[in-house]
Amino acid sequence: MSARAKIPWEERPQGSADVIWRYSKNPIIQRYEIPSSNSIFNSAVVPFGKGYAGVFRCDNKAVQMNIHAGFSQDGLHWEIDHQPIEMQPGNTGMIESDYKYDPRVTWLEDRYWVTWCNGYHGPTIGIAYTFNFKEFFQCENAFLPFNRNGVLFPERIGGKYAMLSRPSDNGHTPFGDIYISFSPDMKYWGEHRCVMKVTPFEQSAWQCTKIGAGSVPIRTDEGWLIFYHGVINTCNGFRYSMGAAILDLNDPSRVLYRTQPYLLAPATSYELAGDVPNVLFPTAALTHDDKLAIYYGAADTVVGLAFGYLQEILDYTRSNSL
Ligand code: BMA
Repeated sequence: MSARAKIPWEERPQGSADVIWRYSKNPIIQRYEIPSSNSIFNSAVVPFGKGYAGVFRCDNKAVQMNIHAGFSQDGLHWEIDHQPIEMQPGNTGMIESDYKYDPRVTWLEDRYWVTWCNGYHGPTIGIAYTFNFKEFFQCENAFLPFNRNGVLFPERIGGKYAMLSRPSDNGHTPFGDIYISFSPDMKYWGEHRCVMKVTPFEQSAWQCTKIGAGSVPIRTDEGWLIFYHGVINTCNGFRYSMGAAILDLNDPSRVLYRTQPYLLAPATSYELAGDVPNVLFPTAALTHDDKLAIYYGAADTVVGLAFGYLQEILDYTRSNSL
């Protein structure tokens, strides 16, 4: 990978004691950023060249869900391709794909891997790789339908590729726990283990209905730091918030700590109002030294950015753990 770019950053607002705080110029990507789009949200960014590249969920004005590549110098201002990504065959023949949404991007060894929710007789996890964000090579789907929120670890664990996911149903799934699966070759996946389940309502209700992995796990001395979304079903529908967990470095099916309070929940106008109100959906994180920039989808409509210090987040997760 090329020299690290400086990540987007803004200091914690005066008087705030929050562990995570929002960028004051949110949202950084508006819904009509490209001519075809109805909404752009739940998207993934990584360092690339002297700046950044990303894969963006763009729903068009027919509300067809697809993923588009994009580039940025500073991680804040994005040039998003007007056309969706065209896949070429990777480690298999072309697989049909009725829709694509909620991409994640992981740098692993020598290339960028994209995982997303792939429409194949219902949602499952699609996988592709790219070296340059211009050509993309689609591989076997990781799992049978139905599954969502496939997130790859950025390195092999015990010699194998590792992926978090959330088995689901064909609709707006009223349940969901986080599992881990392993693969020797990015084609055949197995050794499925449960990592984290929803919480009892009376303990931590914001994550009592379903949970799903968010950004790519970050290796720290204390374990893998993950950000995830947690959902409560209210009388007015689902509400999505963000929490953090620390997983064992050698056996990431072991949860060491997990936040009882959320780290960030829908509270601003662009999180409370949109095509799906009350959704804060983390999908990517950039790190530089102790600083962290977290990208999240807001109200299934726009992209927001939030910041925090890595050590503070680890300390908070440990001392506010379930
Ligand atoms: C999930 C996915 C996400 C979306 C969320 C809230 O099932 O469809 O893309 O952000 O619902 O609508």
